[in-house]
Amino acid sequence: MANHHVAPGPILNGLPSQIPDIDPEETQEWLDSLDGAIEAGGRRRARYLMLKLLERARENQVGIPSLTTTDYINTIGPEDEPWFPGDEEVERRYRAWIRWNAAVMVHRAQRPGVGVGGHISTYASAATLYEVGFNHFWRGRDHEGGGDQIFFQGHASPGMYARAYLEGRLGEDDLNGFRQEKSHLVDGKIVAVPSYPHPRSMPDFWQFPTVSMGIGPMNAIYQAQFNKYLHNRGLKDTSQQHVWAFLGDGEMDEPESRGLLHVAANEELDNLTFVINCNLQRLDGPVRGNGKIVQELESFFRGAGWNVIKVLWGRGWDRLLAADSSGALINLMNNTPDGDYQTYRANDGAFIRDHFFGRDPRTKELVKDWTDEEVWWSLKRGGHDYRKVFAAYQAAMNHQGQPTVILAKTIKGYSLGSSFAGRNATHQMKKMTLDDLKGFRDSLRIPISDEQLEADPYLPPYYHPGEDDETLQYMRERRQKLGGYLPSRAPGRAQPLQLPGDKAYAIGKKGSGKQQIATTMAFVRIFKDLMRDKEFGKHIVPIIPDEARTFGMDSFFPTAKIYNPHGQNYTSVDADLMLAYKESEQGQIQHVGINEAGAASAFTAAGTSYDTHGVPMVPFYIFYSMFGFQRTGDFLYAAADQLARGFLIGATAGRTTLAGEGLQHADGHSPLLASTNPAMVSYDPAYGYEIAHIVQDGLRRMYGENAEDVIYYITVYNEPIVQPAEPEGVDVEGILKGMYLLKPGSGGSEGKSVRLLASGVGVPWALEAQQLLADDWGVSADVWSVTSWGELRREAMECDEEASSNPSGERRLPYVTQRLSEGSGPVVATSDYMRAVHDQIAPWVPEDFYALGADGFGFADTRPAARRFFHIDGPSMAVKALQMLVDRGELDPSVAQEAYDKYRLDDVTAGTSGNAGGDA
Ligand SMILES: Cc1ncc(C[n+]2csc(CCOP(=O)(O)OP(=O)(O)O)c2C)c(N)n1
Ligand SMILES: [Mg+2]
Repeated sequence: MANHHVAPGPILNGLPSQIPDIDPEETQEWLDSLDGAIEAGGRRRARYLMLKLLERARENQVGIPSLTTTDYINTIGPEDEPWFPGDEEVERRYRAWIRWNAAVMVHRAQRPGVGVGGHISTYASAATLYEVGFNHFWRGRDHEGGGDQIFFQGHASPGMYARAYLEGRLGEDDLNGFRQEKSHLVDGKIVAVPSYPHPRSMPDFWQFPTVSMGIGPMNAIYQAQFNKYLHNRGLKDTSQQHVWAFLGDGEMDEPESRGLLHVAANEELDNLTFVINCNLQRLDGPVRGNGKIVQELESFFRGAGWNVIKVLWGRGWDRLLAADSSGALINLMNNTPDGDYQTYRANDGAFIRDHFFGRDPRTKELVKDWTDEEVWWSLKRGGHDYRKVFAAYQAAMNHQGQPTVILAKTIKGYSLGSSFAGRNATHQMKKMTLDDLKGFRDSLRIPISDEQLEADPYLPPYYHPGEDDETLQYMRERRQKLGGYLPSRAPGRAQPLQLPGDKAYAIGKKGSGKQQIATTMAFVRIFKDLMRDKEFGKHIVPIIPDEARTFGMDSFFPTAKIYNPHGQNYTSVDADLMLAYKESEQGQIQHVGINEAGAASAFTAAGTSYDTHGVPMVPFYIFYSMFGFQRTGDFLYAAADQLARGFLIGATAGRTTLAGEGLQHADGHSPLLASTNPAMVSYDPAYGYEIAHIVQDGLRRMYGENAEDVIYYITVYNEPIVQPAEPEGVDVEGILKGMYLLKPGSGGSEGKSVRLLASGVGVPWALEAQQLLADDWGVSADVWSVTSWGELRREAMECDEEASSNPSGERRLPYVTQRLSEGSGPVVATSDYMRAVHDQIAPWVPEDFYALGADGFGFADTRPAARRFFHIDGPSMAVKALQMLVDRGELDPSVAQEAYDKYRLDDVTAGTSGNAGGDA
């Protein structure tokens, strides 16, 4: 093997010093003694002395930057390992059963005719990491401290199912239905489990969807942060609750996985432990063949302010290290790259002797009396050594003031046989050969005979020792002592919230008088009153990533205050102003900084508090609409999987309302992106009173009796308009279902009629078009405010689905079809979004339909110019309506051209639709 060189770890920031030397003589003495130590004891000894000195300096609070990497050995030496409180032999026995059943479950799912397979090798490498947690650390929901929250690595799920099987929570039928969520029927009923941790698919089992890599780490950080937030706000004692996140070393390459480490450090989340399964491999091959992922992660996490614990070597190595007086073994460990480590464990004891120990005569000597078998079996990786893992977990639990990361070195496909362990292809292998099965059975000592395995190699039996088995009793007792089974989700225990009455929404319904205010401000006014509600208000979690001033929410700073676990230890520059920037330990606002991904994670943690804590919390995450779904769509998808509830407010929405900002700010499609998320109920209201009804109904649906697992997305604008008072007898049902007749046409002198549909900031343009059509062309136009294109479509699709699945049954007319049957004439739609948003309703419009839209990139200009450019403004709408009447033969063909010329539609400077001003 080539002679590899791995650079020694850097010292954080170097050690620059501009301090003058006040005693050069003394300095020289120190330097001389170091030189002397090198000469007498060698570099190795000198290094040891230097590290000791650094250690002592740190003990005495001398401000020396810490080393970011340490030797490639266990952080906790054998002399510091705690007493192990369990029965290791008994725990090993059922761990083997779980390992067997997990692999068999995946293998069976690969049987002919099904062929859905699954991941075998990941759990095989992580079984010990999980079992130590299950048996000794993780508190269940019934624990008096409230229970821990565990983010299981997504594709390690077979192990959790296999454990639940022995616990009696899942049956053989469930395991046989792995990955056949719709088709695996037993006695006509679906009995199945999903491939990964999906709370939405298995709502009383899984809590945290982790499978889209990088989201788990961020969500775990904000889960821990939220636990402290709840505690500091006095809403729940969470001091005993710990968050554990299990991650892959490959997963750590996702920028999201590393992107919020500073948040965990700054907030001193000592209630959080990451366990990174460093099996040195990802899907295709090694994570860092030429380097060392453990060392890289160590320096990265330490640099970010985390406590780092490495668990690299099993107990068998301890006596070798103790005998390594020359330091040659540690040197070898330090200098061997991951690619080689992987190759060693894919071979045998003789190979390891030759290629690892054989590289230095001193290390070769260390194992000269060992058989190859001993070299193979005694020298395990730390992550497979129960006691080493136990010691690490205990140290993590005891550590205060910092989050902890445990870097556990393991082997991918451990004990699955030579065609799996450490092979590059192991991740993708879904089934075992008969020989693999036999070897695996032998190494796990599973009492299943050759005949049983040979009977049907596609369907090897699961192993269950029988309900009375003592080992099984031990296993179950461990969980009882720790407060119940995990994972487990129990959303039912949260009481519905006492919701504010109609009065709380009065401000939205009374309009803005003569004042012009944007819908963002209309929303903020309603929101402020909700926050003031005595009982309900404290359940609100406002989440804002650094745009509060843009949204006019700075008025919340001094009253609701910004959450900061450290309070405010400085005098705010604006302390003497009414709207001072106020941070507080009990603050209500989650002001996460310019950090949309973190905000989405904070939203998820707060929006699932009804389950994770039995305390319903109502997040209102107010984002710059372009940087919501577009930026963090996958997080919001995970939030939906996690059955989060709450409000997303897309502020400064629309492609033309954000005058002057341009291409990357101008959102012309977020309702469409929202529509791709099945949990999202998306509204684009035009006026404050619409918002009031939508928010009120959203609270009822998400937090009232029989709460639904949906998320509300509401778009609001920053263009000042007069907010009308709620019309007498307004059609509330229509507002909530997605459309209502805002202003009927006046009849028109020509007897011709059209319908104008608009949403959000587009409604005033429809009203403008209505006026033009009546005044200039004698055409009557009904104006409908479409509060939700998406909800209209969703309901119509449900009607279609009913009709398709019951062809002879009675037909339910979609709401949009029904409402548009009320009038007559062609239908033109507009809004500040691309056409596809309005086109969502096209199949169910019973008349000619045309959607105008702001397609293409946004740009910076005045609102009227932008609207004219996209041809979505009032005059464009009027001309389109006339054209459609022409096409139907109801008007003279010249009319359309005449109107086009009259309004100078080809001239962007002639646009009239829209106000100047606004907040952004
Ligand atoms: C964002 C994302 N990209 C890709 C995948 C597909 N995927 C599933 S497992 C895997 C490899 C994981 O390697 P690692 O994190 O090291 O986990 P291990 O199985 O080795 O423990 C990949 C790429 C995914 N789940 N999520
Ligand atoms: Mg890996």
